[in-house]
Amino acid sequence: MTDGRPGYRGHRPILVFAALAITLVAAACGGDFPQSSLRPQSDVAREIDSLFRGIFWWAMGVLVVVEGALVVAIIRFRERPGAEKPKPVHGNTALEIAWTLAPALILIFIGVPTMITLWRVDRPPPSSDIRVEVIGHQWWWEFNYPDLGVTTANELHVPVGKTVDLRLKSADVVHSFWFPRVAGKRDLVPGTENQLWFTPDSVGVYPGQCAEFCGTSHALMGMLLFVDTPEEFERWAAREASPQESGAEPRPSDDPSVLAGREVFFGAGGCISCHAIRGTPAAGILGPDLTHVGSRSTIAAGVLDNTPDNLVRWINEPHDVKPGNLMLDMGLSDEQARQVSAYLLSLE
Ligand code: HEC
Ligand SMILES: [Cu+2]
Repeated sequence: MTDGRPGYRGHRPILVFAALAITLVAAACGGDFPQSSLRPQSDVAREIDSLFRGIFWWAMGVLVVVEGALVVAIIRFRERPGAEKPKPVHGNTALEIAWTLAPALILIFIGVPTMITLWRVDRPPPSSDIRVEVIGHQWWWEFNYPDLGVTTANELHVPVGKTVDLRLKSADVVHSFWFPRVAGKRDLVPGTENQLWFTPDSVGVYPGQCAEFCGTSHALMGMLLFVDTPEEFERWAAREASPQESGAEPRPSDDPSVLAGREVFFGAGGCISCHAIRGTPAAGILGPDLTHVGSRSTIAAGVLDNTPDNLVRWINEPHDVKPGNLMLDMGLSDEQARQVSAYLLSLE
């Protein structure tokens, strides 16, 4: 190998670097990516995924042909000591027809499946087993099930195998609804209603995210999709539809801090000016419906797990947890915040 060709040794660092870079990039392909659209779990997500894969392989073909030709040209026609200069070529009809036709054909192979998928995904839902009204708020999600009498926030429950018919609206600015593993993105635009549907095919919990910049805490506007078995969904819906209390009387509780927390929530805390608890006088609409907040797994649009300590933290310093959000710090004492937290967790 020591034939004295200039520059050979100079390539070695580049090759080592390339090998390292490829290893690093390949290592990033492992792991569990809960928001990867490459692991589709619904009819619509599968259609979009197979379109993507088709286009990906066409693009790979173009990459290999174009870059291959480039590499061959660089090696074969490089300057060598004593070699003649290669002759410039001008005008080769066959070649020009070929490189006009080939891309046109590839565009057709990409364009036609794209249009077909767009039409299929955009047609009205094949059925509306579960209808949900989705309202985007800065920076949380409201979910209303008009047929079931359920109103909840940030955690969407649907039964597996049923077509979910979503009507998307916004209370303020443009948001975008995106569960990468079950549906394509769809914007929520003030003053209009958009539609999105999908039929989830695997039971599980899937994270989603607002995908359109909507202000300070846009990045903290997450949500969870629970694809339940039909029985789990029935149980969930029945519980969510039931009000907390009948009349204005507190529900009996053995825990004195739950009762004290209720007092604060309805009184000094001022929470009822923004939050509703169905079956009680609390009917605020600025913040999420808290009727069954105790049974949610997260609060504040997926930012915190729903635990006693996190609720206290949220109540005491909502703006440290989520900058700019519209919940007010009501200045409760630590003890009051603990009591309210106990009360909220009792709302199952
Ligand atoms: C000025 C209106 C306002 C007041 C007053 C208010 N909140 Fe909120 N609250 C909100 C808004 C808005 C959100 C949603 C914040 C977000 O996630 O961006 C929220 C979210 C919450 C959440 C999380 C709910 C969920 O499902 O994610 C809880 C719990 C909560 N508030 C409890 C309280 C308590 C307890 C009080 C009284 C001490 C209170 N709030 C007072 C507006 C208010
Ligand atoms: Cu957003």
